[in-house]
Amino acid sequence: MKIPISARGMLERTGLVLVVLGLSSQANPAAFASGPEMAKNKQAAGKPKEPDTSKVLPNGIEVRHAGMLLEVLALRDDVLRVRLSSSGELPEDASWAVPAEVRHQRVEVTPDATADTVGFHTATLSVRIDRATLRLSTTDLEGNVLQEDADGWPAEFHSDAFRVYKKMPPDEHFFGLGDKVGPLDRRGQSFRLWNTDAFCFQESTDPIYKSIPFFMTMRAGRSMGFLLDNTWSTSFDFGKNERNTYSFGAEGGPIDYYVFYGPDPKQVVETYAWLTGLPPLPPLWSLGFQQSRFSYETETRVREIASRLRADRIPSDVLYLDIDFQKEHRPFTVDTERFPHFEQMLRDLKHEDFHVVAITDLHIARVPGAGYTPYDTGIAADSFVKNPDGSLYVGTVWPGPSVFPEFTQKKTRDWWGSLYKQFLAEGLAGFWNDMNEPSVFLTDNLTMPDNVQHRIEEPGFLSRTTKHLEIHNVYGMENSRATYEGLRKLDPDLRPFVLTRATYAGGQRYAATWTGDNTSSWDHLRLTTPMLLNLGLSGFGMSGADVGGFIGTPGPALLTRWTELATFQPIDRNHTNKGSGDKEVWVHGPEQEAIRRRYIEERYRLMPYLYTVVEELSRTGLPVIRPLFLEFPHATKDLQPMDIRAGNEFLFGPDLLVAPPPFPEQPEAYALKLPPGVWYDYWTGEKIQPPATPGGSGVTEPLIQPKLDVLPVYVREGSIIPVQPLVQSTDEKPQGPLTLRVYPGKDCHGSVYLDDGKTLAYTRGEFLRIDFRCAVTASGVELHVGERRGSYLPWWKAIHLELYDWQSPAAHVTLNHKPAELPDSVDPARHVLTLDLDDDPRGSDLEIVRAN
Ligand code: MIG
Repeated sequence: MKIPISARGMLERTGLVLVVLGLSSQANPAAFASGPEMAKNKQAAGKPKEPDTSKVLPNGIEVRHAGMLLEVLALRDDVLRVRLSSSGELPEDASWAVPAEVRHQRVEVTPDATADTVGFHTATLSVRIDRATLRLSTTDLEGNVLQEDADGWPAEFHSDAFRVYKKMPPDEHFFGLGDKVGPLDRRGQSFRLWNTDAFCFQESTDPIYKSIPFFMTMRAGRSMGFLLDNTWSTSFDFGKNERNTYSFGAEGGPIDYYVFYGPDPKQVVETYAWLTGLPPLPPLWSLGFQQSRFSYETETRVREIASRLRADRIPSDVLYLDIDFQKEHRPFTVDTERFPHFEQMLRDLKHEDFHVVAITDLHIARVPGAGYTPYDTGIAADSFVKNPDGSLYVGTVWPGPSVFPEFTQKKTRDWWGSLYKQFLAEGLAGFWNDMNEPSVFLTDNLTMPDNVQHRIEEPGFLSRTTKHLEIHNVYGMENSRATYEGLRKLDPDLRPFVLTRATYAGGQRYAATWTGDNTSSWDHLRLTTPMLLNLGLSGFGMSGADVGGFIGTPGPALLTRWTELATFQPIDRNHTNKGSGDKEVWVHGPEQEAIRRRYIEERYRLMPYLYTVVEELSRTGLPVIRPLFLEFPHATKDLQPMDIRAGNEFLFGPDLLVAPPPFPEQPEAYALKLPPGVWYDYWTGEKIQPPATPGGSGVTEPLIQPKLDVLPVYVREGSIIPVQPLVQSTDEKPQGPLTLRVYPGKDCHGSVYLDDGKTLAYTRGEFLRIDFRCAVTASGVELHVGERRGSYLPWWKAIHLELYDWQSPAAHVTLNHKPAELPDSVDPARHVLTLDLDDDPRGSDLEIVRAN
């Protein structure tokens, strides 16, 4: 190929040699340029060239052009898979993220062709491929452009690397990519995905621990999802490099991406879960308050922490054992000098309703002949990763020289899973997979060398050996998978709890996650919200950030604020680094402790609501905490996602809006942005009317003066929130009625889900689900308590109703259409009517009528 002088100059300047997709030097001499640059050049390239061949398939299309192959298949009417190859051949169809049975779903499509394009449409989407350039565009059936390759050639190739460019309209916003730091909206940012032990990461650090190559767009109220299923180091640029273009690429591996349509953003999130899997229903105890530190170093200290939590009446469920409980930092051992009665300790803690999670890092101490079973059995089964010359790869981590399991093999994962047998039998409740980027000390790149060999032996994959570069980003996920699947096998009826630090798309099937080594700073407290929101959109609805910050020691106000916020996050774990000051909720004296206790108590009261939301997550993929646009995609007049102007607000489940100050340390008042409609103050019950004539933004904006002991929370009109009496742990049976807080308004409904919280019996019908509905009538409110579904019996015998916005001194009540004398009372100051009724498995109809 001849490279024109001008283009050559440019290439020399950039230091890149680009082979542009579909280049034919005769037809397109000026096409040597990067993405958008091509736009201008292409016009000069002459009239469109016919694709060499295009083949209409029942479920898509295949186009060959100038040595390239583009295949676009419809998995569903709203889900496309796009594969593009510069070699004219598609690579192996295998994936760690998208299971084969999903990849091979198909729907029939209707072919379309014009003078300039070939393509097809489904019942939802229309796909067009430019004959001359292979540019791909997708519209809905009304012609709204949903995504479109940039002008010119749609992709660049440079030896093994590629980059795909898309047009970026000025009002398009981007979310996802897991817990990458920075603002919620990814627009204007660029990111690299390469799992990295990012100790002390800050707001500008990239990459960090996880690689989740999924993002979703929001534009004019319409949402679209993208998954680049490529495990190599990938990168995403949302208009940072080119203001009107976004792009994604990888350093190797296939161009293989999925494009899926909402238009509702919830649909996109659910479809992502359809593609990559749902998180399992976690044990109920994992939703309780969790206490950890690096490390509680002795049995005595662990017992002290447990006793203090109970003595101070801090509701709590989980204690963690970090690496110092192990003998010489060797995974799957116990230091019996510091933990002389390990099993007894676990039994005693269980008796106190504590569940203990132990760390089990993946690095295995290389100690031949020492009687260390994980090493000996791993060597016997040839389970460890090797160097190119066939020798064992040895890297230094906590135990010293260590070897690393080949998690890319089913048989090795099975072996790893079996290592949990004794710990499980001894009574450990959950397991923590840290350091699985993998993190390796004393190296420049913080991980294994690029050319370490991985031997893939895996159902659905060709058995082959590849270098670390291809496996790095899935290594942590496969580690957590080995743990999860191993635990399932060891106790088939028990729900495992696995916490992983590194992961990839689809990792939510195996483990919950946390955001790694954050800092005890106000900035980091602020960052937890966008990080956890984007993680939630990216499949990981079960996630948390170390409460109080890992690195450093928080002052009283910071730890209090952090504890308040974490009440409304999916995982609520207080954790800290070795060498940092103590961070347990009592460390700053009784006054601060009392505030913190109040919030943790509220989390336990809300447990029926939280568990119901988590059960929904396990069925749909909808996260526990949600950006506002997910529930209110059309909240603003200009259809910009509400969140970009709403500070750090978020939703806890569908109904509660949490509104911390945009800067958590700020003393100044801030404007609360409420989506359209009526809201209620969660703490006071006060009703907040929308302004008669909404301002330009169309949202309500009362001012809030920050107070250390108040985290503002609001309830959406039409919510019915199930609440329980206070308990000190999720193992404790609540005493008293189930409370239903009813906030009348539009589309009033709610539900409660319950089961044993521990086993898979719920999959065999042993669950309880009750749906509620309410309606505002001319004379009061009607409430319908649905019939019980499932065979699990509730802990309550009665229902206590709290009806908000009750504007009358008394009420007449009918139960199942007959006048009823139910104990009721009205709080005229708060406008709350309370009412008690017996629980009836067949359900109940209540009519509550205003009286004087
Ligand atoms: O090299 O296990 O992010 O939560 O306490 C540090 C010790 C290893 C990093 C984890 C942190 C954990 C710590 N680990």
